[in-house]
Amino acid sequence: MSQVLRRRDFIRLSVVGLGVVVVGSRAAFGESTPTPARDARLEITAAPVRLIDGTTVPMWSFDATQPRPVPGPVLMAVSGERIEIEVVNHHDRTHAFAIDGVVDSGPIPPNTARTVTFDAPPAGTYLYLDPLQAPLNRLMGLHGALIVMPANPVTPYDAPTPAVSRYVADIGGWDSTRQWVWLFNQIDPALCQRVAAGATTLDTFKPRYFTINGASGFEAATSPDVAIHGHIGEPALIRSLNAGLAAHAPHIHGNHIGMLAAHGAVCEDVYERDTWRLPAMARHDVMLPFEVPRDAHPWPPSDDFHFPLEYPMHCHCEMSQTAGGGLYPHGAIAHWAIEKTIDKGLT
Ligand SMILES: [Cu+2]
Repeated sequence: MSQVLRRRDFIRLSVVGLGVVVVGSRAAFGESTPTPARDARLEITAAPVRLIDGTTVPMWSFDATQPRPVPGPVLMAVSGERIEIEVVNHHDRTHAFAIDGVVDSGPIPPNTARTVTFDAPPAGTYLYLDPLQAPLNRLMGLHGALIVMPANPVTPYDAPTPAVSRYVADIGGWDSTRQWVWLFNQIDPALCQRVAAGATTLDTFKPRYFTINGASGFEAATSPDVAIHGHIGEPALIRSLNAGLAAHAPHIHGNHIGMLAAHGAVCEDVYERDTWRLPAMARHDVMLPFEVPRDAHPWPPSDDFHFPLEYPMHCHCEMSQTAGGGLYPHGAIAHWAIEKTIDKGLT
């Protein structure tokens, strides 16, 4: 399977009434087109997934036509919008489609299809998955992100708390075209082999690959759907999710993020932090403010900064550092950059 960089998860969108209009992203990062959820079609198949070191692992996919078959496509909707997703099961096992607390297709036998119909839940970040044989079918790759936008995206939410509204105002407002999905997962090749061969129990879980949007290590850090960029004063929303079984702790350099929603609930208080816990099945929205880094040199801020100002994100969990014999395998890492602010000026 091709390892070409995938661009579809870099989302540029504007919301007009209840219609979502997807517009082109920055030329330097190419085009991205999240899939409208309202009439999406997901086709479940077995899919060999090629990992960063050339290992190929048998996994299952909601859309194996993507450059990376796992995770499934990013689906997008506007809150309250009527959604009809057709789920076609081409695989030789029974599967299902569910979003916790929102919809559950029930079993979809091999070589059958089912259309799930529901109203988009409140604006926020959701994980869709195959809930059968939990957590096996999800760990085999049957998971993806659903983004629900508010009709009026001043903040990412229909009903922001006063703290979230104040935080977004304090950082200069949010351009709703600036949002990235970071969907974390862990892959245990031995488990994938066992389940593909018919195992129906977890037994052991020893992940060796730690992925963001299906990519790990250098591929993740350089992938346009993972790497965040922009200018001072252009905050970026990171919709972080964990479809795996092990906890992550994304840790970001350069700016502190503001956590806006945790486990789907809009936060009553917004804390600035450099690390956030992302346990299995978590879905946390954090805002990267794109403020002048407080340790930037020379000070005071000026156009003399050596742009771009580039920073890493890496995981602070031991598991993704010490797997594979402690040789620091290709892990869950990312990259973000503050570009030179030509038209706005720093001073
Ligand atoms: Cu660090």
